[in-house]
Amino acid sequence: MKTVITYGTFDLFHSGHKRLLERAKKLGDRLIVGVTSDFYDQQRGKLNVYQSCAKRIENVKQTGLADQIIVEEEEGQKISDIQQYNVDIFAIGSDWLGKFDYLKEYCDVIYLPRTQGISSTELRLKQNKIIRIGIVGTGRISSRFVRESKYVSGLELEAVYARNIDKAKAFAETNEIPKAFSDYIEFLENVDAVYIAVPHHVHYDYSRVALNNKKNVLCEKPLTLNATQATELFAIAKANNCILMEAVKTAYAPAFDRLVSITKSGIIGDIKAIDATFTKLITDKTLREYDYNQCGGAFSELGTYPLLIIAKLLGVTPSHVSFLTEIDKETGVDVFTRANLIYRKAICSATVGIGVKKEGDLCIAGTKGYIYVPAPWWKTEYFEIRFEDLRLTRKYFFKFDEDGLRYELASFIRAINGINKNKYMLNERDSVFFAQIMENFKKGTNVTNL
Ligand code: C2G
Repeated sequence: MKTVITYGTFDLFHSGHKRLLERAKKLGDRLIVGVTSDFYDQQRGKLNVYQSCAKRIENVKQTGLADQIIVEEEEGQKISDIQQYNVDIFAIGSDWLGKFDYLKEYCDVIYLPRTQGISSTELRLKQNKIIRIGIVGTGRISSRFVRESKYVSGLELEAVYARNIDKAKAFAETNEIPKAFSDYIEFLENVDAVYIAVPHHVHYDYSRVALNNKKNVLCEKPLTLNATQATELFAIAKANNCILMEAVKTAYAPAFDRLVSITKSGIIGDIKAIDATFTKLITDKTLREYDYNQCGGAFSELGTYPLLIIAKLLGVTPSHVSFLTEIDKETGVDVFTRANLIYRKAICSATVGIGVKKEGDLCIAGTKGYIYVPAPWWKTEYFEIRFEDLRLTRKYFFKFDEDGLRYELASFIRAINGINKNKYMLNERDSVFFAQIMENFKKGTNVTNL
């Protein structure tokens, strides 16, 4: 008698889930299915689960494939389940390849190929709750996006686009994405929404064409490098009833949201200064970040993050903006830049570097106290509110899972499904502001070279 166990959320139950259970069942004589509890999904950072645990258990029950259904409540439970139920085989989809090898000490571990592509009839039946995502670009960030996407319910990665079809096919194969294209229009016909992760200077073109074809767009930052183009893209999105979001991951992270709310509540009094730094030392000058023609440079690469916290707390109408910068002679891109933004009663600095390393922290100074977020503040997990009297210091701890791309992706999916449609953390006003500041810098307005 061979016992097989598998686990999953089984939200918006579809053919991929059913096929997984069928194949798992065939591996032995008896199948146990562990359905994740809502609490455990929260703990492991799985976002956007639509259905309750009871409903998800019902989904599994209705297949008639499970001999026993259990609830997975916590990290580490798999080992005790395997021992308690005398499990011979642990089976799971190949999107988890390697992740559960540690269970090999206790039973056989089998990764079953994921079902690629969910049928369109099925999608219609579910009122389009499952969004088909297409990825534009096959670079480093696209791979991270794939890894994070499995932590967001309600989407399927459907297609990938690259100018070079071989690259697209290789990426699709490695990441178990059903379709690969080098024809952008054909690619768009196969998806509901796109994630654009190509070099900065082509963000505008890819976003515009996608929106004109009525596809929702999540575009890597900076969305565009001038304000006119950003405004235009939002107008096209509106005209086509589509969501357009700039992928500034920090903006969608739970801790950042709290940081902004707490600061706005007035706990540190009036804000007088914001100093935010983000440096990422890059020594390989053959990379995109050093390519002048692809709009490389520290400010276009990293400037959005410090500008984000400034915009969220003080708005988008500074009275004066100036820059200090050092340009790399060899490549012509900026390697160290500080933007100074002056507001009516506050001064801010946004410091970035790809050729200089500095503590990547954030300090928000107020008339009653200050908030300190240690590096890396853009992946906010922890911050302190400090006062003159040190005994009053308050410490806040949060969770920021891995790359954090899952938060922006979850917000994007919610926005597409009409939940919090107009409330997403980063709005048109912010994105146009970022683009305007980038434009000023590129044009040399109030720029002093070091
Ligand atoms: N699955 C699949 N094909 C799809 C989608 C999902 O084969 N197109 C598989 C997954 O690989 C997984 C199972 O169906 O084995 C359940 O998937 P989810 O509900 O997304 O659950 P998951 O987040 O993968 O949880 O402890 C929980 C486990 O780690 C897995």
